[in-house]
Amino acid sequence: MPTRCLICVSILAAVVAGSCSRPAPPPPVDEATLTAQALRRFDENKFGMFIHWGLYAIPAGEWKGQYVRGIGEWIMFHAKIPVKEYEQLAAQFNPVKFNAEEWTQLAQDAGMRYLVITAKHHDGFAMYHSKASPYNIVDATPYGKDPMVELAAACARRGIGFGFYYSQDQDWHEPHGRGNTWDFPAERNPQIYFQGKVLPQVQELLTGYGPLALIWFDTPGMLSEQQVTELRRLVKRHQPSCLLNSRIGHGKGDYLQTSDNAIPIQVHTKVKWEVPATLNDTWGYKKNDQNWKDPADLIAKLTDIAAKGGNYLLNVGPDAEGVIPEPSQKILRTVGRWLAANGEAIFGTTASPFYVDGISWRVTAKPSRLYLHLLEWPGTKFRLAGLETEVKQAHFLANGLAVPFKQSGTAVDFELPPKPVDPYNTVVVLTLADPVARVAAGYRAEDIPDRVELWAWTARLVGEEIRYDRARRSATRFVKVDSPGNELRWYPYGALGGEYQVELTYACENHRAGSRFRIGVHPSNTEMTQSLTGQIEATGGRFLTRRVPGAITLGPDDLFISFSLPEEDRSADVRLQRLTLIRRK
Ligand code: FHN
Repeated sequence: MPTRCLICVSILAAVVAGSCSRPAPPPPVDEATLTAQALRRFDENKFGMFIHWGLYAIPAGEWKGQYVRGIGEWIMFHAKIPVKEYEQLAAQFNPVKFNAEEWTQLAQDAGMRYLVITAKHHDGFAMYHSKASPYNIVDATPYGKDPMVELAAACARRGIGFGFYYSQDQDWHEPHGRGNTWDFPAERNPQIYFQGKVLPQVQELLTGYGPLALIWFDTPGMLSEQQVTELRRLVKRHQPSCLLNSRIGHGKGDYLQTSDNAIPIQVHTKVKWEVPATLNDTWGYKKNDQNWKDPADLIAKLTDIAAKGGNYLLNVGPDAEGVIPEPSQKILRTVGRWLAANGEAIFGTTASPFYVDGISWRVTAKPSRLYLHLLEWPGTKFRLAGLETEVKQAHFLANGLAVPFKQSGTAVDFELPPKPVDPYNTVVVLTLADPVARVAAGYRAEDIPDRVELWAWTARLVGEEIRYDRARRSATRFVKVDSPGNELRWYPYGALGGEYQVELTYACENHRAGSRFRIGVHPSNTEMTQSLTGQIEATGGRFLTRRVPGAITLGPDDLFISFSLPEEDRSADVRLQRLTLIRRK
């Protein structure tokens, strides 16, 4: 047979066998692999924009001329507004200034890499075009358009991951949803609500807006394990790469959602996690809430979270016209400018190989690199203790200039200029001789020391009056006006175990002394199983450290440790800098 024919025959044979021009299709990728890939992307993204937007932006914290305490999106609940009255807000909702390009531009300017918006919050109103309920932005408002279509498209164009928040159990608009006892005192049938609203609406979200990075469920409440399993299956059947946060309930999430504004006290790498956080004290727009966080604080918190292995989901609450408040925009753009120069030390990094010590510096890592974040300028010298790996070179990330250093044993001593390179956080890049930093025993992330400092800066602040004073590194205004009182909470997420004595570092003007304080141990949001109490002594306004009588025992299941002044309201001048836990056993 001539050669040409031989080639023809073999090509024909190959085509018949399906092995020539068309390569065999890749094996189908299973759900677990897709979820793992999505989690890796999520982990690398580190910083996201949360958006709480709904009808509650109209009353903006005031009902019938009265100020309503609490977070803005809870106004219906706190003021016990009847459904029939609250529903009328829809007829006024006309956010003509909503502009998806502007919102996503802001997210990008801030350095945020994913965005999560309320599709339906606890008030039950769908902020997208739902066929399952006429109580939605297209059918019930003069606006008559679906903002989520534009937002999803703008995110896709800019490469920002897009996700929906959905309140899957709490729904004050529905007789069988949870929470509204003022309109619906009768016993509810959660299955009617779940089948009739939740499943169809979640399916709409999964099928109408392109690929979703995640669905962010909230307050799982009374949903049964079977219902949650069904919900998870629904999501993964339509979009196997779509991540689920742990607030779906019953341990069925893909990653851990920490409590609101709650940063774990130490490096936490057993699971992937995310901190949802407010820019002021509310999620939904509230016109009187001007307690904006300082950009310096946000940059430090983003760094702290990245160093501990988590993600930061930072909230904005647009107003009823669709405008993100000016202060939020300004603050976020400041954070973005820092990230534009220093993002390499945040995005795609892994957690610190060192345990977290104090509040003035943190470390993030990449292969053959450590990033030393100097959150407070140490002066002209800084010692990094406990590093066994050889440091080849060190330079400032923002300007590339070399940083002189000497390494002896496991200590690296840096020589620094008198002033920071960046006023918020100066990053020093260490190039290592090993791909993974070797850290000496006693300094490793898992080697939690016997003295652990819980600084006010790292606490979650609960209450409307309490404030963190950055200049004095302390929390103040522990006024008790209403329940819940003003308090600080620290979340160990399993980092602490054993019996601890407690020291308090605080300052109090002499004439303000005498208030009783309480340190509590809480296995859940509604329980306190141990407490230590004592009296605030006069310190002449200086910070002093005092040992608290007694001890607390902490176990892996304890959710948080609190500090409050539960009985008095004359203690507004007490400044708490930190608690120190000293391990006894
Ligand atoms: O009740 C909600 C609240 O309104 C807000 O949506 C936050 C965000 O994490 N989640 C719930 C409380 O944890």
